[in-house]
Amino acid sequence: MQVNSRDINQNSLKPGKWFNSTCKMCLHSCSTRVHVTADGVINKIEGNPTNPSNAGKLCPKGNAGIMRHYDPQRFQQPLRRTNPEKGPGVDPKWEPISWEEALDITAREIKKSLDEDPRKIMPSLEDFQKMHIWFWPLAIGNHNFYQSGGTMCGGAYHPLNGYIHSAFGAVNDAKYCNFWISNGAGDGFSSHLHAAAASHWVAKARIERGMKVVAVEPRMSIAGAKAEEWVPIRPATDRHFAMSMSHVLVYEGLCDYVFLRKDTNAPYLVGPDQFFVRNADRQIYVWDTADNCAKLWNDPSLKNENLALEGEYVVNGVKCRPAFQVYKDTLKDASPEAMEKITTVPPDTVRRIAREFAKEARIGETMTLEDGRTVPFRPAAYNYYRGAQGHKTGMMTNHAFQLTNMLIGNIDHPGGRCGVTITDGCVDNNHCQPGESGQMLGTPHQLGHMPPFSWPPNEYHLAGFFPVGVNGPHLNMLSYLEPEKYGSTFKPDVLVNCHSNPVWAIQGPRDKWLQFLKDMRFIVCVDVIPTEMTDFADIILPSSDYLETWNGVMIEPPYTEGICFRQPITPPIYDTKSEEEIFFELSERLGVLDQYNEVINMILGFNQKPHLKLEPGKKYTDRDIAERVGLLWNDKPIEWYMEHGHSSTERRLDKWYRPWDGMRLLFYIEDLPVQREILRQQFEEAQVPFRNEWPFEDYQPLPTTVLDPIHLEPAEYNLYAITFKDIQLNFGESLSNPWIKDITYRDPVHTGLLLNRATAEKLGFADGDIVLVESPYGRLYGRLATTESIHHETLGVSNALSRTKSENRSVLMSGGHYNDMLPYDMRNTDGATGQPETSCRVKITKLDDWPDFLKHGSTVYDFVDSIQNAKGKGGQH
Ligand SMILES: Nc1nc2c(c(=O)[nH]1)N[C@H]1C(S)=C(S)[C@@H](COP(=O)(O)OP(=O)(O)OC[C@H]3O[C@@H](n4cnc5c(=O)[nH]c(N)nc54)[C@H](O)[C@@H]3O)O[C@H]1N2
Ligand SMILES: Nc1nc2c(c(=O)[nH]1)N[C@H]1C(S)=C(S)[C@@H](COP(=O)(O)OP(=O)(O)OC[C@H]3O[C@@H](n4cnc5c(=O)[nH]c(N)nc54)[C@H](O)[C@@H]3O)O[C@H]1N2
Ligand code: SF4
Ligand SMILES: [Mo]
Repeated sequence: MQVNSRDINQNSLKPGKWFNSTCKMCLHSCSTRVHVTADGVINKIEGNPTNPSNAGKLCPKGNAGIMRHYDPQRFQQPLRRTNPEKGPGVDPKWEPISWEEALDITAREIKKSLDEDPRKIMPSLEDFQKMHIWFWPLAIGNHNFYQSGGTMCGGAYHPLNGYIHSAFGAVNDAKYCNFWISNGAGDGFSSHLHAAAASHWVAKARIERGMKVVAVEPRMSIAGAKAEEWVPIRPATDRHFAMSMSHVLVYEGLCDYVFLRKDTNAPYLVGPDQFFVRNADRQIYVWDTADNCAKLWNDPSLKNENLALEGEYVVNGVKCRPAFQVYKDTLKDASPEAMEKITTVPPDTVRRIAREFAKEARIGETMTLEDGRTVPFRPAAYNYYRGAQGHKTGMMTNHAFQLTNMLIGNIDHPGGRCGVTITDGCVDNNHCQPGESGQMLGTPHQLGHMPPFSWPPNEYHLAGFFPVGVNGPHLNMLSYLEPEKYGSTFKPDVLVNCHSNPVWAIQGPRDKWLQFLKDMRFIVCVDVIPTEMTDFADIILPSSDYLETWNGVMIEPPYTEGICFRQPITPPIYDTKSEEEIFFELSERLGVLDQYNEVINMILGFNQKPHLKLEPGKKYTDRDIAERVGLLWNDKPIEWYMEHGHSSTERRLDKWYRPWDGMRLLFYIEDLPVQREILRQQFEEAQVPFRNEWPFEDYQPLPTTVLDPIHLEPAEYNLYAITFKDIQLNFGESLSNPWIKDITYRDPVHTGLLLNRATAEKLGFADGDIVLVESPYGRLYGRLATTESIHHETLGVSNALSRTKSENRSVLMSGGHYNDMLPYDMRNTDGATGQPETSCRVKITKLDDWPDFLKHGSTVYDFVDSIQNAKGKGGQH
């Protein structure tokens, strides 16, 4: 795209220079232009219009990066704790020390435990823009995991997308979509993939093509508020909604049967044991309706239109049905009328939306792409994320959403549901590979393979019990509280934490997690500002911020591909180092530098171009790594990247549309029962004591309508509590930023516990009531804000209302933490993926006043009152 320089809004009063760089105020990577004055002050950050992803746009966080950079609370040099007492808000009494000393102490303490048993190290390394730091533990032979990223949100989503698209994520194709169902996701409006970029793409689709949006959510989110229709739904019932939609598509004959026959394994025959029916060479059978007999999937006499999708057959003495028929039979009990009792969504609404979805999908139409291919055109798609998928039976839930898409034939088609890779490494890499019997290879391990099963376990968080899952940090609590039951033969005592705030982010009761931290012999934190987590550190290794460092990254920019490049705008303003320098220094001191270099070569893909490989015995800088990432992508030197700031282009058509052409997509995921049976056998052979209570039933090749346990909590918990992100918030961390704080606490959505007005009246509550909120697992306090914009059984708790006490002077405490109310047990964890439940059932009680610990005058609520009072007195607002 050619951009004229006068299109660029160089909105800076003082003369200076613009640099092209990349944002990092959330995990994504919008392209920026940063203005620095002649005296070296950064005074403006804007979007870079040459990147087709964010096209010159930034979200509020991106604009507020200046305030992070100049935050006077930033860690300014390495620090050592002198106060042995640790606790929330307890002053660590930091003492400044030199880098040499800080790194030596840290390496010495890590080594002490490493020499005894590498499993005694607990890593918590969260930066999604730096997988080379995230995977550092592999260099010390450690598979523990404590960071909270990726599990609450995508625990089941990533593995399932690995099966469906062979990709990390997926999104509706805003380029052509005309009918967008938004189910518990902020894509295109407030959160998820490159919020600033996707909202620009979606706004364009709505303005230029009139794309219609239907938001299915318990809360009227930004998507809900902008949508043509908001459908309030009871939390944790989205799978049932999706299956009721699928019921209509299947029983009213609204599916793309050509696609299902040709491009998926829906015709493959399934036996009563849930496995495909095969011949001796493991080739799978289908049923030929023309010759009325079974044939192997690749029999040359088979014609697509003759593949049976329905019916019941006998092949080699085995009673079997096409996978499509198996799902159809399951869906029999999932009519909109039956599902209404679970979702509360009226059946007429479901039928109307499902029919419109199918109509807008234009089944049968095709489109000729610029690369000459003619492909199905399916401009309707079902988008979902954390809110809809973050529930106990996550794998089945994600599968149900994607089957709704698959039934109308929109997978990786223009306007439909397209796979999004976390990175391609090199521009020519295709992410899809062939699997068995003509199918695409399912790749659930998008963030690396899980460690192998062992009993007793080798990982504190039991990762070896999730062969196709992700790391569930909350399961550390099981080993911690019941080491005998969970077979713990070691106890981690050193925590290595970088860019991660599990004290804020993790689910389960904070008092137990704080004890878990207090039990650590040594904690090192690499961070830029004080947080709830850094209050527990013994050593702080302060990292430079994103305006002072180098990086090259492609992280799920949904519609584009290429490297977003970061370069220092100013030298570090304090005595800080890049994360790279810190981890290379530690690796060298621990004697694992060569191992670390190998890990990076593998993780960042440098092995693909041997001249880029890190060599044994050498330490590298953040600049060296960023340079290689750029070279790996398109052979452009670092100077080119410094000038351009990115190599983003619209996603190459062969990788965006039908990257799996010629292979069959997995409508039916046979690998799930396969993995279940292998795991079950491993549990049996090892006589794992809890083998009879392990949730093996969560591994299903097709989703069922089983109810998640949240719905079975005692009836006294008469409401559902949910939480949510927003465009200006990146988890908890943004609230330490004054610009963000200022806009967030002026928005009533973020300053009250949201309760439906009619429900409040019915239960005898009023707007502004101080309440105690209790789940079966934990509690919080807050002030009610009544609204019509929330489902009548739901209590909404913004992420802005969950900061706890900390040494960070700008962070305001609220009345407790939403995550305290969440369960952390296996009953509420998906057996197939480790996805935890992220909503809970609660009851509320009115209080006459705040409890004493909240009366100290510096909570969110006090702040909001002070704004209100100032307003009342004619003050600024
Ligand atoms: N209640 C609730 N809990 C949640 C969620 C929710 O929505 N609600 N979301 C969940 C999800 S989806 C996720 S992914 C996790 C995320 O969990 P975390 O990643 O732990 O999230 P943050 O609290 O944002 O912590 C990020 C840390 O990185 C630090 N940091 C920022 N920039 C830099 C830098 O340049 N260098 C270094 N070294 N550090 C930096 C910040 O100061 C902060 O301490 O939380 C989960 N927990
Ligand atoms: N602006 C911004 N962008 C981000 C992030 C951020 O913190 N801020 N974080 C990044 C990360 S790590 C992640 S995981 C993604 C998360 O991206 P999203 O999934 O978009 O974020 P959430 O706000 O957690 O959940 C989306 C919506 O689900 C709704 N919800 C809650 N429970 C339910 C339910 O049971 N059913 C349904 N249907 N809806 C429900 C909430 O009201 C919320 O509006 O965003 C990424 N991008
Ligand atoms: S969406 Fe993320 S990367 Fe983009 S401008 Fe906002 S904070 Fe920065
Ligand atoms: Mo996340």
